[in-house]
Amino acid sequence: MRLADRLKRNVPALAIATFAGGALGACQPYNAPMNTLSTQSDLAKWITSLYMQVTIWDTIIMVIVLVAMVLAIFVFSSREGDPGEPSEHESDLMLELAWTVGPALILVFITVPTIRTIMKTQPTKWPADTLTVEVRAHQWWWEFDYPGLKIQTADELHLPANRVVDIKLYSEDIIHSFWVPALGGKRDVIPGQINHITVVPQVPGEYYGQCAEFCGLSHANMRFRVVVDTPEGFKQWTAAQLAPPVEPKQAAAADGEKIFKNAPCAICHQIRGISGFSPQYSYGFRGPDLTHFGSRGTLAGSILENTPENVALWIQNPDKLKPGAQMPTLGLRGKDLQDLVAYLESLK
Ligand code: HEC
Ligand SMILES: [Cu+2]
Repeated sequence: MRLADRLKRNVPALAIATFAGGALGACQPYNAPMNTLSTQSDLAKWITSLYMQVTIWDTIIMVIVLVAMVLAIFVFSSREGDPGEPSEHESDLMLELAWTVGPALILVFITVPTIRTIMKTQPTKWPADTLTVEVRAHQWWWEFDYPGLKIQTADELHLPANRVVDIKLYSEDIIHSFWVPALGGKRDVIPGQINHITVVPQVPGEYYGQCAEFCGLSHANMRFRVVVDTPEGFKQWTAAQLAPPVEPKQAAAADGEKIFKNAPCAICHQIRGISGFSPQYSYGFRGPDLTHFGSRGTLAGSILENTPENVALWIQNPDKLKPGAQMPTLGLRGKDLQDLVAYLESLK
């Protein structure tokens, strides 16, 4: 059969393959806040650059293999009824050398940049003005401590742009994994071991993070945000976080403060000067620091927007919003609940 006829017979299969490929290619979602290819830090750029290099080599290999395959199927194959005997060709030294040396070289081209990137992304020394942040993973929320600044917060990790940040990863219970696609890297958070991610965030903005190692019932609800501030903005945020908690001005919030002090809330939640404990001595058994809770945009592992309605729903029944949540249902309702919410939201 002639080549043209053979191709013609396979037109439907080729058309389906082309359509499927095109449809997959068009699937790039326009709203993808956790796109690993949108790189906003030095670390993310290095990793993506390595990924692109490997992809280019892979594409070259794929094209060669596909072309050889199509030629073998459609051109250099014989069909029933074709005249002639099968080829008696046995071996070809040049060809065999080529397909041994070629792949070996490609492996070298992939290995060398990979090892270089690994070395670059795992420093063991940090410049003097590095900002150290201690990230503590809890089932199922993230705590952020700034030991040098004496700030403790949760859900939202503020970082200054264009400064080296050493993120030290601690687990308070089981294995988790810290992952902010736009800032690059993904690193396990392991009990009894401190892992590091070193990163220079480059573009101010808000980025989404997620626990990336299955850690139980609400693993998917263990999210967080990273807010990269301008250096000025970071200074302002630091000053606001260091301020003592706001004195309640309205009657409702003042009543809420009393309820907070007398309810079991104070056992698990620190509000500086109101309730508290030293984090070193109470691992595990505690909830997020609420000293400036009202300044956060999200709560409960960033699964909820911080609105009075959501905070009330959360306090009424944490487990309903977040299966397995380690905060008990305390049966507050009516005016007590409203006052407590007013107090928490006033803690800007
Ligand atoms: C047994 C300890 C415990 C008690 C008691 C407790 N909480 Fe919690 N709370 C937690 C834990 C743990 C979380 C984090 C849950 C999560 O996100 O998975 C939390 C989360 C929260 C949050 C969300 C904070 C954030 O930034 O994400 C608020 C608000 C809150 N609690 C308020 C209260 C109030 C008000 C009370 C008292 C009525 C209270 N809690 C009692 C343990 C407790
Ligand atoms: Cu997890």
